[in-house]
Amino acid sequence: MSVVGIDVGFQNCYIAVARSGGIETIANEYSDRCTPAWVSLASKNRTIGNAAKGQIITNFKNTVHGFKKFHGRAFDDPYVQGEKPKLPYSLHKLASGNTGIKVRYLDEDKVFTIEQVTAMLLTKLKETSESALKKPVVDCVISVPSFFTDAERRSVMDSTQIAGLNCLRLINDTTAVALAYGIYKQDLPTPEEKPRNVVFVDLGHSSFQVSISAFNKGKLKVLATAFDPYLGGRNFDEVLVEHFCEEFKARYKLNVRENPRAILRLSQECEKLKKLMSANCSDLPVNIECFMNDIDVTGKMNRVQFEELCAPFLMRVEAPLKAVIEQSKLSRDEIYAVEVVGGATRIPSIKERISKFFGKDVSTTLNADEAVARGCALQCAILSPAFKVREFSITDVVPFPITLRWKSPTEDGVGECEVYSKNHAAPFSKVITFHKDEPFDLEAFYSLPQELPYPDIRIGHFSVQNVVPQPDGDSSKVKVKVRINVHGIFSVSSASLIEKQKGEGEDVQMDMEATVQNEGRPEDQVTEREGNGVPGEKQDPASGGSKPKVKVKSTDLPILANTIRQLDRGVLNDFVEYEGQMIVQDKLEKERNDAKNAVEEYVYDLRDKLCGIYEKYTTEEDSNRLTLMLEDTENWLYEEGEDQAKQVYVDKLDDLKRFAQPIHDRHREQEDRPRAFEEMGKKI
Ligand code: ATP
Ligand code: K
Ligand code: MG
Repeated sequence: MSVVGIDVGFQNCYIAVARSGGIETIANEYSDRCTPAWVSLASKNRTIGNAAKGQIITNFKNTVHGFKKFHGRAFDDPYVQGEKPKLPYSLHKLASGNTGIKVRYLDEDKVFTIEQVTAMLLTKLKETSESALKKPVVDCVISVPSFFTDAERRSVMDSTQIAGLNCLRLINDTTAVALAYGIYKQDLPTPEEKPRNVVFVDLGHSSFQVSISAFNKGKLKVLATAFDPYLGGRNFDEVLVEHFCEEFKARYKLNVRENPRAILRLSQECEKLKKLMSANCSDLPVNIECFMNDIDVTGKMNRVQFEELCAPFLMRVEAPLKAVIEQSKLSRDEIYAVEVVGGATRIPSIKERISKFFGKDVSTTLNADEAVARGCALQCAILSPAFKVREFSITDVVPFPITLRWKSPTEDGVGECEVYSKNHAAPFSKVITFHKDEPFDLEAFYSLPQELPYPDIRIGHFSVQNVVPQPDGDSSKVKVKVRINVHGIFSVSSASLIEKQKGEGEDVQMDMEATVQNEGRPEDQVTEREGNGVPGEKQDPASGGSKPKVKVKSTDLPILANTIRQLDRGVLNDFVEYEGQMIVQDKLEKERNDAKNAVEEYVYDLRDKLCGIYEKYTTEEDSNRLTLMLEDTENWLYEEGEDQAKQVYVDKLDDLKRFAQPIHDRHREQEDRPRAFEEMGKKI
């Protein structure tokens, strides 16, 4: 079994694997360790990653990128609506209200859900890992932004399932980085000592995340997270694009905004320029040939101008830094180090601002591009029984407080209780005791709308079924277990009805409608994986501990869960099957193309040899005939042979080979003769 960690970035994806020698980041078929988060659909196949990015200019309407934050989002979501006009491909409102992507695929109009699109990317990453490891890859750990909500996380989990992956944990980006930082540190304080507090900053292409973790030997505890979900490297690219659009309009009378291809090319150039400006202060040029209407354009920019233009975005760096330190209740001198990762932290002005805020130099000891993936692989290694790695426990936090609401016989008609506060430890289970005489519904939602990255505060609706009164007519005690699981996803995970015992006093709880009880300790990942639940799950928590155990009879109650934006399970299964079909289609298309290329290569190769090494072994007549045949084949490849079934190419190649074989054999014979003598010579 292999142990794989995947960083699915908005722009760049990385895969790391745990091997006996340590963690390694693996390269794809382009020898590139970064696989762009791009998917391109076409009339015969899909291309994913580097090859898809190459399609952007020629097939821009069907080349999908920048889709990571459509997970779990309604089509009507303001972010989605804001992105729509900027995208070269079309978004589509699905019947469920979710965001879909509309493209031409296999010569048909096709709408894919966001789960399917990410699954395509994951399929590619899975294949890349499999060809590097030379064995199947199923188990993995995948990173998500720390601010991803339930709907977003569930949506990513569905993608992993469509791609045939078994995701052992969705881990927050900054937590993965913290793990990559801490696990090999030999000098962490002992559990009794004061922990070492480290700030982790990740500025990627689309978002800004900050966290503070407290380290002791063998463990890390995230104290707080903060973020700007809409600040990333792409904002700086957009500022530059905007600037040059204006400039080219004035200087060349070009309306760049109206030309999606030109915008795409300009974006690519602006990103390059932005990166160059990180290393240079002087004026840097932008040159694009045949940009629009056959006009070549040029422009320039330097770092000072860049920082002026980007000031509104640069200013947004501070707020999350402030938020995270306030929440952690630490003073700045209690911060041991500030580790920065993510491509956009290479912008000098960003680094300066971070370092100024914390009053210390930022550390770049981690690999800015690969740290997230490496952390994921380490987490996968810890979770996988197939791998031995030092124990390291991770406690993460709940990013947004969660409240439960239910109908209640009280005055205002509703009962409410915040089950998870902000920065509550996660994963974590709790038991809530209700007193009910009929089935009831629990509504889960995020209690602080202003903190959420989008306006929909709903998490889901959970119906606790089969609740009946006690034989004496009193309401029953119903214990409901809620949890934030290892992926950071909330659920009402189980419920049971506790039968009243003789002598069990009409305790104070009877007056209160609901009481929350912590399960005592955070669930660690091992408990989670083995599916044991937390000890004492089935018994009255009150009876645990040192008190003598009172036997209580409890009956499990079914729960009907209805979570927001969740794909229907039947539909999900169809997607699993469809992804499989697309994989087969891609494979067939690849084989067909390979067969075609083989014919082409053979033609070129044979032509070379006919005028070279084969010259001696063929008659002029044969040579002429063969040359003609090769010419015909070449023409055919460009005409009716352009688009044929695989077998047609295979047959064509066989025909050529049959004709050329005698020449080839004669050549071989001659070649082998001296060698054979040599061999004999050695033996003697
Ligand atoms: P996210 O974390 O938001 O999902 P991501 O993980 O794909 O996105 P990264 O790979 O961390 O993002 O960073 C990509 C961003 O970093 C891009 O905007 C890229 O232009 C930018 N970047 C990379 N190198 C440099 C550099 N030298 N100077 C400035 N920006 C850079
Ligand atoms: K990345
Ligand atoms: Mg990232």
